[in-house]
Amino acid sequence: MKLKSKLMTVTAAAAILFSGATIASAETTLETVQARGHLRCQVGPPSPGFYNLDSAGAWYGIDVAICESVAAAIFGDKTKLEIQSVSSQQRFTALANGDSDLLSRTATWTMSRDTQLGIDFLQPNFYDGQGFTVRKDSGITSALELKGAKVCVTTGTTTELNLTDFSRQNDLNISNVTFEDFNVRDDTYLNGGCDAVTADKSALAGNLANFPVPADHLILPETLSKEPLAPAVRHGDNQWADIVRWSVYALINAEELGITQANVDDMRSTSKDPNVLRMLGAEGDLNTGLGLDKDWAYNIIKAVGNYGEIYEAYIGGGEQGIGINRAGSLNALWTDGGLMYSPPMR
Ligand SMILES: N[C@@H](CCC(=O)N[C@@H](CS)C(=O)NCC(=O)O)C(=O)O
Repeated sequence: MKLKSKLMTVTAAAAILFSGATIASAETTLETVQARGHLRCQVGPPSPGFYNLDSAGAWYGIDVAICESVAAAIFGDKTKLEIQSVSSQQRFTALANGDSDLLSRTATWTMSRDTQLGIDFLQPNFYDGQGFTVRKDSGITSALELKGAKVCVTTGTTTELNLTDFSRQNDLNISNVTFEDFNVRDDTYLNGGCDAVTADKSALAGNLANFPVPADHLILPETLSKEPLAPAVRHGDNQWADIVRWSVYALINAEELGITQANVDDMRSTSKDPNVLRMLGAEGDLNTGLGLDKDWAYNIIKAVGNYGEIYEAYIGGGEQGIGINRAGSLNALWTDGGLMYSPPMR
């Protein structure tokens, strides 16, 4: 009896402890981030255009700009940010287990990732597709000529799976030569270890520009896949997902409304457009559901500019850009025939 009651006491104590733990973990992601004082945002190993390091060791790129946007929305300060650089293999686990608050790193939104890994993908910030780079002197001009080829590819990616599918669909008998590190992958290709290298086309373009003699190589015309690259959050905290989703929408909507980093103050004080005034918090209460200040979207645009400005700076022709033309692509605004479209902010 005595033992039994002791056991019960232990069980009761454990139950109390456990419920304490439950209360602590019931804190929302926003509360956790606010209490910590900064956002933990996951990118990948330095890669042109999306998340790269400048000579002073600071991160920049279109995916980094998403991290900065969310930090600005929450804190009014884009520098309240810890950038975490995680490999393709580890990325989703690091988000699902709580090491990162947000993942923003050229991750393709797929059904299995969205439904089986305890994470949720949000509005894509770049629509990509997979391609191949080959040496010009190989004489290859189409992906369908890669019969029996050795192709260098990063492991743990959609790229690897699509390559296998492409080979099967077209009876090409391609050998996948896999790497954890895309720099080693590219070095192997450059040293003749593979006939081709495959990755998302934007990555191919960014990497090609850094090859010793870019003109010796060619990106083949075929696009193998749909790669909607999107930020992702842990499954189960809808308000947190809303914060990230609407931060991306704010970037897109600002471009549509003509709000830029340079004119955002003017627009907030002098615009006659109710859409502008609502988005920038001069009118209405759009912020309340997010649990953020009225200035949340103003702070984003003030800190990083609108979607078009970010694209130009890092993916387009800007000084830190990788020269990928936006006009006519899926990444144009919907008003220009692209897929960048924000639901109404009202
Ligand atoms: N979009 C693909 C590829 C993801 C990806 O980020 N691959 C990285 C690994 S960190 C990479 O190698 N990027 C640069 C490159 O392929 O050149 C996916 O989500 O699986």
